[in-house]
Amino acid sequence: MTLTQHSPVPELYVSYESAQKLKREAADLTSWDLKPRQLCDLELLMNGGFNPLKGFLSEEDYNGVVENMRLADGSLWPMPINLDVTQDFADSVEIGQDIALRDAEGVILATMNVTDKWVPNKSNEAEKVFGADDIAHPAVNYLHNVAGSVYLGGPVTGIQAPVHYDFRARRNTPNELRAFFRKLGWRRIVAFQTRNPLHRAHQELTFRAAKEAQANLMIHPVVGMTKPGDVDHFTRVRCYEAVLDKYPQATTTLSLLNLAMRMAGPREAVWHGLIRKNHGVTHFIVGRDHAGPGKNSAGEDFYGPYDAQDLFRKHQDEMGIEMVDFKHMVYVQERAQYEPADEIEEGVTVLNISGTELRRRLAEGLEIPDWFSFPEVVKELRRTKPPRAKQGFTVFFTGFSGSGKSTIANALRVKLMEMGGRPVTLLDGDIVRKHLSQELGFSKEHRDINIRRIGYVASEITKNGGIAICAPIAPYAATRRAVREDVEQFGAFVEVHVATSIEECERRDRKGLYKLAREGKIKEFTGISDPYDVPENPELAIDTENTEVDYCAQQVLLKLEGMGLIGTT
Ligand code: PPS
Repeated sequence: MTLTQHSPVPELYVSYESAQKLKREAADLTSWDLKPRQLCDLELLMNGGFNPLKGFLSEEDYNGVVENMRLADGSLWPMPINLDVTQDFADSVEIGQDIALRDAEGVILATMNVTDKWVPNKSNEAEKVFGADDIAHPAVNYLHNVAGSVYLGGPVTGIQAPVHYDFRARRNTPNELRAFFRKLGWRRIVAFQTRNPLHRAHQELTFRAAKEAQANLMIHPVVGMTKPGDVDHFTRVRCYEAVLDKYPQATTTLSLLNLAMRMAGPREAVWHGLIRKNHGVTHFIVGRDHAGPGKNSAGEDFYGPYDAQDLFRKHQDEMGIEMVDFKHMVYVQERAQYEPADEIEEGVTVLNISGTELRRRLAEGLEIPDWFSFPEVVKELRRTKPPRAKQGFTVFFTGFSGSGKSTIANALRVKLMEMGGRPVTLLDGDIVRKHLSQELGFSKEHRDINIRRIGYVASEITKNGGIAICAPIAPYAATRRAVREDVEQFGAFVEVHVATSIEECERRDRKGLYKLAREGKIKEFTGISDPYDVPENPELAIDTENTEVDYCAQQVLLKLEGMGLIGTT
């Protein structure tokens, strides 16, 4: 069925009465606790944002989507939407069985009839969907290190929408937006997708795009999940609200989209277009490097700068939504206004502040000029991101047992306390195992749980403006990376590899553990009978052989100073 602007988009919810009954019955079903990304996906499945999907993809649909961006029935759909689960959970579910899907608080939001269960070829998915099997890509990292190993597919029956307590008035389902546009008589609507705060250049380009398309404008930012390290959505929405006042009244609206982005560039642009089409939008702004994930592990861009525009253009007729080219706007000093970069004659002074430069100025508390952004936006950003020397951060030591981690960490703790200003917490390996992880052993699974606990506590400390010093062995690179991502949402993560060789640690054998490990009396001993992934890009590597503890701690302090984390502002 073709979707016109005036017909409602199909939702997966049942009626209120049926939902109450289904909810009671579903209490007895095997249930899956949705991960944050799955929760975002489910919301858009249920409210029609992912129309024509009727549930999590079946294996046949998945193969079609991965290989050629099409569902088994031929419909265009570029992104795999899967219910990834653990092997154990998959083993507990039979084909044909209904399962309950619950949110983090245990509320049943939907049921799913499991029609398919399979082990995906994740490397193939990474290559085809994201362009490379490279974990520098956030979605590829998610695929390999966060997603479960088995996919379940099947139709979903919606019971209730996930509850949001923030910015409720700004959240709209596709059908709410369709009704809103109808009510206001908006027939041509251009949507602007964003995961960043808006500055003057964005305001200018969106305003021009709307004028060019002779359309009303909807700022449609993603507030579900964006790229790790982005400005949090609470701050961004306060910024968007401030910018909304800068448009002519009654031409522009703001609505929040609870999407979990994948940063898949060209495929993501097409996906964004289909989602906006479902929301009743007729035009969509696609920019240079739309939904780009940053650099790959060789330091190059994953996608060409115009790949997203090309793929969108190729499919726009079929999608029924028109692309509006993003104009790269720059500030012309002589005329004190923004103009499209390609329309500027030679000889005028063009000013620009890149994203990196903006972050630097915020981090160092430097001036952000009025021509670049609106004072209200800068004020919000400064409230959330105080200069680095006032933010919390985490120093994460890693290395073999007996490498000197704890001793250096303790010296650093004392030095930072001497400097004052921020509370300092030491999460030493032994201390954590005594107070937080008494029940854990040294299997890979237990070590990972232990490190994730440390990461969680460190991220909370960092969020609240403190300094967390961690000193576990943390032998697995993927787990260290996960902790880095947890912490970097809130402040800097400084990985310090205490690079004392295993021979030296064994020679010192402070606790007599190496001897026992050699005799086989301690199993799974790191460096002797258990692996250690040497950090590839730590912020600092310290060699402790023939080096005094005091000097090692000094090296860390100098690093922190160099990163702007300590010092005056
Ligand atoms: S991990 O891998 O990060 O969870 O380890 P961690 O919590 O840092 O604990 C390491 C300390 O436990 C002692 N210990 C062992 N280490 C490695 N392997 C095995 N099998 C083992 N069994 C006990 C050891 O004293 C470590 O302390 P540190 O402070 O690193 O010397």
